[in-house]
Amino acid sequence: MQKHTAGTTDGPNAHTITILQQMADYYGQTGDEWRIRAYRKAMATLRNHPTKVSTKEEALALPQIGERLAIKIEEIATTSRLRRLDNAKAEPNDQLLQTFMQVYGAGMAKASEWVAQGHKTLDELLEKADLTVNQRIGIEHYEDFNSRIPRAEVEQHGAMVQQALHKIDPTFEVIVGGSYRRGAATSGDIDCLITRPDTGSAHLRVIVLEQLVPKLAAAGFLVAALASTNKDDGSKWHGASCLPGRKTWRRIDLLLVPSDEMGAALIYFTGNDIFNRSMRLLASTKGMRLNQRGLYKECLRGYRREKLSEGTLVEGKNEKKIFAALGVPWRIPEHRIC
Ligand code: DCP
Ligand code: MG
Ligand code: MN
Repeated sequence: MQKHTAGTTDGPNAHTITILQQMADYYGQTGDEWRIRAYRKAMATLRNHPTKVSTKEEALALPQIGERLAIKIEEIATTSRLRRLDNAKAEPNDQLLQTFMQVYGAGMAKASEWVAQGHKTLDELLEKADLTVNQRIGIEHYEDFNSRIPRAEVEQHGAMVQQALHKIDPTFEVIVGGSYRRGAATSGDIDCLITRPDTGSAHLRVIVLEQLVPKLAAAGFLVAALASTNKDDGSKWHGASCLPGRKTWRRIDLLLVPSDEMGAALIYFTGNDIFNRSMRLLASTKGMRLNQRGLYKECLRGYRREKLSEGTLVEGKNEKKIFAALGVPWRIPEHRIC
């Protein structure tokens, strides 16, 4: 049952979608969020369209496809390629920039800086660039962090976390969210939501950050700590994990979720990001606000849509009740792909 999974495209517009995806990936590396959104919408339309779209006019007649994308769709349909993509691939500095931007934790700014400093390879960065500890880890494990994790392995990492946590306190729960919960065959990282009945963030923090993480690090499972935040609006720990007897390091996120917020957190951390955006937008059209902690009503906004009050909590605990309160039919995680 692996439908709706990114990367598995068939149908009459499969080739066009593949090329558009490559172009979107390219824009992804340049940080052009607005363009990526346009590409993803157009790809969704093409994925659902029963016949091959060959001309600009045909493309324009479909929802969510604008003039510029319609021209590109016609070019791909007639030439099987996209010149803009070929150009992007041929530009050496662009390629290098793309390579550097895929270093975990390095954004557009850092990658551009490395290109401007004249570094030509990842090895050169390791030898000559002034790197933070985490950037070094990101480069040393570049292949690991940029390879997809098979579903069965995601499960094993989740089980390691759960077993260790249950030894500390069997009432803790671990749910693997993200692309895994959406049913994807492979994931980019392992998103572990950690919660416990009737428990707030302070206790979760103590157990997870002061007991679980040190214990799993000592056991050799957690191999690097990359980032962590301990804020009122959510505590998380980002790092890397490695299964016993294996060499590949995987990116793992531990997301600490108070029991009262589990429903909203499940929605947020299941995604995908576009689905989340559409849910938030829907909430705001109904005068409500949805975030990873809950669904709120009566949040007053000023002229520039700035928040004037937090509003009253409508629902936070139960995922299905949040859908219901928003007036949206329940959608299983496997169908939350936009
Ligand atoms: N998320 C979001 N907006 C972001 C980042 C994340 O709404 N800017 C939410 C939706 C994601 C979830 O958090 O589904 C987990 O984030 P990941 O980056 O781990 O993304 P996925 O798990 O969806 O995909 P991948 O397989 O690449 O990890
Ligand atoms: Mg993920
Ligand atoms: Mn993640």
